[in-house]
Amino acid sequence: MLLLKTVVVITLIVYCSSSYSCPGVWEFSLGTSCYKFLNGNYTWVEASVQCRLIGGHLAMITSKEENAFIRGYAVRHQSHYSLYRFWLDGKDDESENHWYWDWNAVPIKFFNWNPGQPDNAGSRQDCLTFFTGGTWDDYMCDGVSHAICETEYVDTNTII
Ligand SMILES: *[C@@H]1O[C@H](CO)[C@@H](O)[C@H](O)[C@H]1NC(C)=O
Ligand SMILES: [Ca+2]
Ligand SMILES: [Ca+2]
Repeated sequence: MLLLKTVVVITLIVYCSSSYSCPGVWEFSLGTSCYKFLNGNYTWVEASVQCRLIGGHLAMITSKEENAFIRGYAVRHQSHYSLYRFWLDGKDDESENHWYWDWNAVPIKFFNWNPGQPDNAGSRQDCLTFFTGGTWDDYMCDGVSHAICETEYVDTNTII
């Protein structure tokens, strides 16, 4: 019984100390995701490559809560991001106004468009961007934006 209690206590300690801190370059977390903002000026493809180089992908925002959380970070750090625009992982390049996440090819269901968007301006806005204020805009894929990367959090500490 004492042994069992000891095992339970140790398990709890290991579990609790393995909080949701993000490894390496990743900056902050929500649920099982970690995020990192990049303040370089990238095309969509360049941004996607940058996120993959650090073990993630462009962010896939799938709920109001996740959008609000990322907006909060963007607003608090807006002095570092002069363009006020960030690439997300979404595209509608295959069929106009059929938006999907490039990373997993899943159709996008949650949207938070800025008023008047998406407008496919110039008939060539097929990549998704996020404004510091939290709303979305379709934008030219070869335009220039900062980026929001995301990776799924892997909790190595629970492997005892
Ligand atoms: C990105 O572009 C903006 C606007 O043109 C400029 O002010 C900023 O210095 C650029 N940032 C980098 C890292 O080149
Ligand atoms: Ca489009
Ligand atoms: Ca647009």
